[in-house]
Amino acid sequence: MFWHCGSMKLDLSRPLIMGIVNATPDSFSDGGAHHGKDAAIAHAWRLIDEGADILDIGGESTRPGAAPVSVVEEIRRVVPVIEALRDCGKAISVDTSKPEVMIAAIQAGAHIVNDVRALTMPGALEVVTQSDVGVCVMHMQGEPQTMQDAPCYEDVLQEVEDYLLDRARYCELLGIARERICLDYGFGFGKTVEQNFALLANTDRFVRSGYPIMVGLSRKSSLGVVTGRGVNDRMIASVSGALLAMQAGAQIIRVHDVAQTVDALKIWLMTKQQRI
Ligand code: 9MG
Repeated sequence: MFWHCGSMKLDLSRPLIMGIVNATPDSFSDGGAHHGKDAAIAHAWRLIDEGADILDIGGESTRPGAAPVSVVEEIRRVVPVIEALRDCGKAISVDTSKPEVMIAAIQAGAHIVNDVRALTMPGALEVVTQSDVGVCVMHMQGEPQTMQDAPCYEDVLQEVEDYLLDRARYCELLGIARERICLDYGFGFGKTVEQNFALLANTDRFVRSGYPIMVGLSRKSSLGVVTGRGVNDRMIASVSGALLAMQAGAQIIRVHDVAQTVDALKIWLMTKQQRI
């Protein structure tokens, strides 16, 4: 299976590791340590050295309560980083929901749009349709500011699955080829701890949709609730969750701790008689 992302065709015969590059001053899990163009670029190169297959560059935090960022500021944060990395040999993803940012990022060299709002902002679907980039369509209930206030589902698995499949079909109807679409159940986005782990436990159900599945649980608060650990002390919990997602068939794992997740991937691959 391949994920078609502009000039890149990503081979999904093994899970790919997407490294998180925050170009934000308020990122929830690194305290904005990578804010600033040069710091973000240096961090991205470190993630490449550690084995990242994809870099996900974001200029606006999606953590609950994070301050909104204007279009101009978001472009100012992400575009120079993408331009500096466009020839790094790895796929470049832009983490945004804003169509204007998508356009600027694609022009700067991004191969993937990673949208936690599943291309629902006016104009976003059209931007992706008119390009050839890959897209990650994620499920979220509510908006980042308030999504954890009162998540409400009758059947979280069914509702998230229905939403993602409807959205994927709509994207296809408007002209985004199926091979360009990846789905993500949105661990931590408008779900309780129990609902997040029900989704993780049923990752294989989403994999059976036939679309590539991305899972992102790195350092998220549900891991903190279960382990009692602070945000900077959740690496083992994150790698454990990543391994469970891989074992269930997820093809893209979005992480902060690339080196440690690659170690887990290497061990997992040995059980499939594969090496990287
Ligand atoms: C931007 N972002 C934060 N968490 C995420 C997740 O779980 N999945 C995707 N696709 N993007 C995310």
